[in-house]
Amino acid sequence: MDYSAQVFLFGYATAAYQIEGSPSALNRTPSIWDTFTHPDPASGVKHTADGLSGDVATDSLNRWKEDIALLKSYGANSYRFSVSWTRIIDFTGEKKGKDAGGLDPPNEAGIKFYREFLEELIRNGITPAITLYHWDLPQALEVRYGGWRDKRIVEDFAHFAKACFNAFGDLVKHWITLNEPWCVAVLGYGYGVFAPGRSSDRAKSPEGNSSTEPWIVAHNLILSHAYAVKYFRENIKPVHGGEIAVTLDSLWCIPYDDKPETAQVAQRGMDARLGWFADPIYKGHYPASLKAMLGNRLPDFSAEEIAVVKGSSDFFGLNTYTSNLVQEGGTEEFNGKIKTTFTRPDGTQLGTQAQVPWLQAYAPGFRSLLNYLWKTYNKPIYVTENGFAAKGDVALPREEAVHDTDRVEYYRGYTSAILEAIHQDGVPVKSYFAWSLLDNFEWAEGYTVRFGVTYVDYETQKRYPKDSARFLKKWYEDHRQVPE
Ligand code: PNW
Repeated sequence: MDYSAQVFLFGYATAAYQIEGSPSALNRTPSIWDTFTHPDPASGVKHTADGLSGDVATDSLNRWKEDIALLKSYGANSYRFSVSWTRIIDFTGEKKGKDAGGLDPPNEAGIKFYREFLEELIRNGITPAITLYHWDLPQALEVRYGGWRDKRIVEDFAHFAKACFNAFGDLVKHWITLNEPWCVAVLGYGYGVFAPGRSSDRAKSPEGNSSTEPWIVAHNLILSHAYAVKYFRENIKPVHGGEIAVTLDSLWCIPYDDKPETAQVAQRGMDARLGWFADPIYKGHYPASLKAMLGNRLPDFSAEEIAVVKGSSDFFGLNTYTSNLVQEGGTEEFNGKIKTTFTRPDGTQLGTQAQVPWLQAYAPGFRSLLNYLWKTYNKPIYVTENGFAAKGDVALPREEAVHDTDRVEYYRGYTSAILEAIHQDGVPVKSYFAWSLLDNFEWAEGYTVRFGVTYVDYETQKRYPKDSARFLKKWYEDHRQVPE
């Protein structure tokens, strides 16, 4: 198989903590999500909607062969998944096992597991795309120095990334450093609804500072990404080839009305939601609107750092789900102080409402976003996540939930938009990974929201394909020649 061939990647995405379960198998130690989902019972605090955690999830650490067979049956030629940091690096002996460089040693059992997993994927003709960090920071590093809040994280992340590149570089040609740093910084340190649950809101969190920590954390995330890429380009790429980028999440900001000021508000929204990360990485500086809003709360890069950050992604990794109508009048800095709504001036809704409040289906916004990214950042785009949680389906019996009409309609719109962007607009889109292969642990929503194209019966762990899986399989069969 020629791994470097530029075929359009079609497949599904997942993340380790959302599917693996078996939290202590293979020497794994806790991540901040284990801690967050197991608050002291005496406190009465619950951080997930159903009080549940990823302890079991979809049991994919045990059922991985079945998951791969499912991918194959869905016609996927690629799979985007993440590795669990604490299965790759051994944190069992705090300081004890550290090597001369003061870093924790590799966890051979975990590395062996992921290699077998990769080999099985490749045997089945499925090209792996690895995400290094999908939100499961080692709790040991949170305790040691405050995790992402401290610059020491840059060295530890690079150390973890090196371990993955060296262990899997012969098999993996598509690398993603971080998944959605906006969510990490804002949901984890601004609103405190994701691990590690820090916020200025004392009703939510005993510690935290939402006006400073998210910007510091984001800065350290960007640096961590960049130094991992530097190592990859100097040491791995010359030997094994492959490409690497960060994956950013973005919604598309649509001006609420046609006043010229409102177009500027929309741009400010894009700057905060996306440019915060994309501008340093692709252009070499933070957006001016962000600097104007935050003053010296926005950290600076040194000349040496920015030289490493600028140009540190080979492609544009994009997770996108929705669009918002935006206008002046918001207060939240993380969104660029824009006011957002799904209701048009005439009272109609932008699209079909999902189970989660932040998501409505609006495919034309996806096409606009793809065009904006190509024009603004000028890199081939890998769509690394896109999907829908149909409203109310969590309450349905399995026989009904598998006929997921709203999800099929969502995918019909979004897959058409991708083809329009490619063929009519000339945007180089290189992949489409739907979120998600399976219903799974949906972070703060626990198991109350289902994003899968496969229904998971959590009692039996049996998997049942939904209509959306059949829809996407056929879409790719019909168009597989086209995107290439
Ligand atoms: C993504 N928002 O998260 C994640 O990468 C997945 O792990 C997750 O399961 C999926 O989307 C579905 O939620 C997001 O509030 C979470 O805009 C929240 C938002 C966006 C993406």
